[in-house]
Amino acid sequence: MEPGARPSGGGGAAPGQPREYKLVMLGAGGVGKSGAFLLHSTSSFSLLSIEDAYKIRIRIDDEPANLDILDTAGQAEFTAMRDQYMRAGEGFIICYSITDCRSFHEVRDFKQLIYRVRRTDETPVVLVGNKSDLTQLRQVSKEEGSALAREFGCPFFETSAAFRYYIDDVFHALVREIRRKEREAVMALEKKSKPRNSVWKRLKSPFQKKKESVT
Ligand SMILES: Nc1nc2c(ncn2[C@@H]2O[C@H](COP(=O)(O)OP(=O)(O)OP(=O)(O)O)[C@@H](O)[C@H]2O)c(=O)[nH]1
Ligand SMILES: [Mg+2]
Repeated sequence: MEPGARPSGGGGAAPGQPREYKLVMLGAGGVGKSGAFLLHSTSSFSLLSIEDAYKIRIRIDDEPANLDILDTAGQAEFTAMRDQYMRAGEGFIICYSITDCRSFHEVRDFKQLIYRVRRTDETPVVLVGNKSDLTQLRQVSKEEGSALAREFGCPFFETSAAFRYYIDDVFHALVREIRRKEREAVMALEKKSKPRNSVWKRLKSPFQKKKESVT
């Protein structure tokens, strides 16, 4: 079995298969969400199928990962279907275009949408300002982007889907965020169960002593 492969279906993976990560692309219309995948076949990614969903096999920090990416279309409206994939998604890419300040303002709507459905601030998110190659048409500064990412507490990249700048880094960062938050959740669970163990030990100890003195 490859390192990182799961013995049984973690993250929806078949036994022995790499963990599958369900990722969702969000962002206003025309910012370049779909464009991010057009050149995948020439990159380190291997593209398995193209619809509005993409399957990509990748290695991140020496662990294999199958990315199952849902490329959504434009608006931050609340629909039953959107509700479903917002729940099922494990990580979210919120994308705006650096040439379109309206798309930057809509980022907050998408962030709120994620919160409204999932009721937690712990959802892994990466903020992306796309079309960085169109410097002459820039309407959103890099500082504005990174300030918003700081506010969200998430990684931030300026990308160019056209030139494939930093596209791979976005997916790497998102999977790392998911892995980090999973590790934190496991540690929090372990911490919670520790005090109970020690109470149980304290309760047991008088009996233990008696037993020891009898024998
Ligand atoms: N110059 C440049 N053009 C880009 C880039 N990314 C996308 N485009 C162009 O922007 C237009 C919209 O890109 P799409 O990928 O269709 O945008 P989208 O976010 O998927 O749009 P919807 O599916 O309508 O929500 C297309 O004409 C792309 O060729 C980029 O990084 N640089
Ligand atoms: Mg699209």
